[in-house]
Amino acid sequence: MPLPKPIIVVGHKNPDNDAISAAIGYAYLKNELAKRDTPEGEEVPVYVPARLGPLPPETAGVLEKWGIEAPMVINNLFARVSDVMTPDVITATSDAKLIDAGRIMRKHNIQAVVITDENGVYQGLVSTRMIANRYISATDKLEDGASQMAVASDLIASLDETVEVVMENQILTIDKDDRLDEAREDIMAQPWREAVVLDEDGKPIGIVTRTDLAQHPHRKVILVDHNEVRQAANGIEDAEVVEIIDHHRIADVSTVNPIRFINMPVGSSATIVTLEFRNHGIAIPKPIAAVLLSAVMTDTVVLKSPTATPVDEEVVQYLAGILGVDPTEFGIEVFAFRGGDDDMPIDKLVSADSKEFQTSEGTVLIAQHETTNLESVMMREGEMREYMRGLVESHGYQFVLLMVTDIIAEGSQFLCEGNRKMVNRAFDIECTGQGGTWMPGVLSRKKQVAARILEA
Ligand SMILES: [Mn+2]
Repeated sequence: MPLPKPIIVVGHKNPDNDAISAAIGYAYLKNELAKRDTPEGEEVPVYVPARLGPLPPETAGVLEKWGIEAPMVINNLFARVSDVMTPDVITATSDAKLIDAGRIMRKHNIQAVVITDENGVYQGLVSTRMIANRYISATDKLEDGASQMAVASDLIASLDETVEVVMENQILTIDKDDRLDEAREDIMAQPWREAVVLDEDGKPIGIVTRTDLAQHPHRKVILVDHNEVRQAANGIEDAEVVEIIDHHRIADVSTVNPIRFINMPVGSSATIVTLEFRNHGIAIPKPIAAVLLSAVMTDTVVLKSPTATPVDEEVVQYLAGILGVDPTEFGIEVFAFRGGDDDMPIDKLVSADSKEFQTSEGTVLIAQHETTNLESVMMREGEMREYMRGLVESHGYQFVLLMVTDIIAEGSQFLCEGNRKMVNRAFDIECTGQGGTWMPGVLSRKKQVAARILEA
């Protein structure tokens, strides 16, 4: 049987600090709970934080400062070859005799043995069927008029031949991380029942047979900071969502079974994760408290965003208490990891924090760049607009709206490319192709911008 797989805890695509930090915090909590609550003798489940993209600079800064490993990057949640392969491969070297191969298969009760060279590098495969074919071919000689004795001695001679005589070297070889659905098609398309799983050095680490393909495993996943298919890892429909922790609108991720789904209208997913630590009576170590506090601070723009609630304020006090820091100073330090706006690459500046939304008129992209110096960002307006027009063109967006949010002045400058009419209608403004429009008090993409565009 394949090994049990860890349960992946992951945030949305194009991750922000909250998506990654909430995954780290929640995976830590779940592992602590698993250790505490799993009955003796039962296997303790393992939760692994993951991310769907690069670390935002503030996340990289906080993780480095507190010595926390960055979550692994995953590309999708499709079932993999490793989910069904038999990991312990029985091998023989290419100088083995047919009779040895036969004995090995009898001893281990298997239908195929993988052949390697003396360094353990894959050469081919010998199956019971290939050996049987060799023997049957000997009996063909009867029809050509050979005596039974001659056939019998050919059969006996065959036992001494090396496996190379019958070995097949055209068998499909695959990687353990290959998508299972793709490997399935390839295995069914070849004349042999087996595929051999090789590592980077060309050494066999597993075998997959057509029988193994009858299984349809699903990767278990906990979603944090999203519950929308569009924002989730590719292959989400092939995975089993076992929990959701989120503070966004309820969208379209669906499950077969009832699950724990915690959704609260608070400023960050990290806020909910912190509440869960307290609900379960699990202590928050300082590095985890730092990660969570950083996420509350970035998602609520140091508690200034209208999405910040009294619950967030209380959680911030609690986490700052664990760390013994002033929360506002801590928050500003986190923002400082983002660095200057002048030399930031244009793709980062515009789309590091961008989200797609599906409207009745098509897909739109709403990006946000938070700054303490609006002027220095607006110096780059021409460059930003050109990049936004490229996004409209290449992705077929209705529009790309960039909110340049000044966290000190507490408002956002709107820049829009594409179908500006939709934006102008939603906000009753007149965004043109130049200068942008100052929106005082608008700090929250979710609450003040996306919601209005989706309603319009
Ligand atoms: Mn969030």
